[in-house]
Amino acid sequence: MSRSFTVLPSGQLLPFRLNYETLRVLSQFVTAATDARQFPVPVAPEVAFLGRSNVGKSSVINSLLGSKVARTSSTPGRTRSINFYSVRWPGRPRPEVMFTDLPGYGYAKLSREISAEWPSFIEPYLKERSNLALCVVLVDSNIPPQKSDEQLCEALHSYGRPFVAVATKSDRVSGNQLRQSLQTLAQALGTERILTYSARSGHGREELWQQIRAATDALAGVAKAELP
Ligand SMILES: Nc1nc2c(ncn2[C@@H]2O[C@H](COP(=O)(O)OP(=O)(O)OP(=O)(O)O)[C@@H](O)[C@H]2O)c(=O)[nH]1
Ligand SMILES: [Mg+2]
Repeated sequence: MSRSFTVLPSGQLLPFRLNYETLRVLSQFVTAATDARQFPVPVAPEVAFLGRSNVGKSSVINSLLGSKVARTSSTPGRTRSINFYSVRWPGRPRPEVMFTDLPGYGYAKLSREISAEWPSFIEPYLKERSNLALCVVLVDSNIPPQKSDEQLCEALHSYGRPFVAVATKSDRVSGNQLRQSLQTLAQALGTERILTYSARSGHGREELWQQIRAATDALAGVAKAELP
């Protein structure tokens, strides 16, 4: 049994104990940015998906959205721009959330290019984007902690950005091995809790959606409170 949301006529979302697979959101590609000047005007709280090349960022986005809106590939380095996707609930005119799929880092062949790109648009996005509500840091549940992941988490801390760590491809690791791996990863990333996710089976979808909703609702609440 898992949870879903019901949209009230007022537009308020209520969590219900329903089959989570029935949650339907409408998603759309908005734009791809390779420069800070190309970022779209903020319209809704944003959730950024970050992690090494090939960790499964685009796959997790597709799994959460129940669509194939983000391109995935077995070749590392598929996503080279910040890709913005709007997420709308049925019956609502405007996007509630935006998902952003970021270029992966840490893959040897690409690392030089990526480190050149980082200051030009990735860092400004993570540091300055006013509507960035949550960063989802993805690590592979089958790969030991990497320096680059630790550096990312340190950078997010220094920018004051909240993040949630997610171990991907959990279908590839079983039982004890997964528990051990989660403990090591959480410790290296300096976080108490790490979620697991399998884009293949949908495992972890409900829990990650809950984290996303909590963060985006909190930011939307702040924005409303600041209105004159
Ligand atoms: N078994 C399994 N494979 C997965 C899962 N998620 C992603 N993959 C595979 O991992 C590969 C990379 O997935 P992507 O979603 O393209 O990874 P990415 O992080 O977006 O990669 P870049 O855009 O290159 O940085 C693909 O071959 C996916 O099919 C999962 O949960 N389980
Ligand atoms: Mg990708």
